[in-house]
Amino acid sequence: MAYTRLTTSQQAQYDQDGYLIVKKFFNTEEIALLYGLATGDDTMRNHAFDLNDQTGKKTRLTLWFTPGDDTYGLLTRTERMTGAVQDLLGDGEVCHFHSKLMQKEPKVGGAWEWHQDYGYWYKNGFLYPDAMISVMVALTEATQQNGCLQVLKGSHKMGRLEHLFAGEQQGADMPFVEEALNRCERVYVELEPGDTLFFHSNLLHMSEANLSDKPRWSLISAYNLSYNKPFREKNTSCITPVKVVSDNAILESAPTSLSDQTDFLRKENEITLNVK
Ligand SMILES: O=C(O)CCC(=O)C(=O)O
Repeated sequence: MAYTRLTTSQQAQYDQDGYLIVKKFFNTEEIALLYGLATGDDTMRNHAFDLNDQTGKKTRLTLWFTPGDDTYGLLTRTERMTGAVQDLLGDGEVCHFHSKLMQKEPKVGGAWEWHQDYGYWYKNGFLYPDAMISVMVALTEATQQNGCLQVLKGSHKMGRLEHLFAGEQQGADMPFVEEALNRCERVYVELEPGDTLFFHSNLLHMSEANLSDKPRWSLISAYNLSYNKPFREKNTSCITPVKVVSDNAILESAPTSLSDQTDFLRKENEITLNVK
């Protein structure tokens, strides 16, 4: 199936709301392949770490920088993905900052406090928040019951808020969040597998713990434009233009897990570098 680029009305919606949902951006076969790989992937499991939320509940993730020729890398490098990112970020070369597999397990998957991704990335020395975006691909259903993402519509227009430690996460300054909650619509981003959420690096978002009996897994990839060179980030993936592959590459290549040589983030680095 050939995917077309985003329309001008989708781009305008992203600019206005700070996010855009594209239903069925990845198809059933592609997601079945990804989720099957992810759940059986020892390398992924060996490099996973837990972050505690404020109540001590754990949220598990595996994060890596450079996208390879494995199935996850191909997905993040497809024309479809990089084309959509280009359409939303505008002129500049699209680079992959990092991807993370979010593993929010039934009953134990912890919450994410209100934050902006740029609240973390500012501390890595990125200067231009408009050149940065996160893309969440749902690998399982995401519902209010299993702790789907919540966003504050239009909150990206407030600019960067101060972020302070909340558990082992960075949380936005709460008096500002409380005021934003009074002024912006709160949207529960419920997704089917394959649906994809694109969101601005200054969009306020959070998620509640997964108290249901269903997992909530997703792949979140962060992209950056090459001109936005950070002065505190050592990894160069974020300023290396993505080697784009065709949309068919995911299904036409042999299913491949991440290599053990992948540049994974280790938890101690996450805490000091604020990468997340
Ligand atoms: O997946 C989630 O529940 C939240 C993830 C998140 O907020 C983030 O990665 O910035």
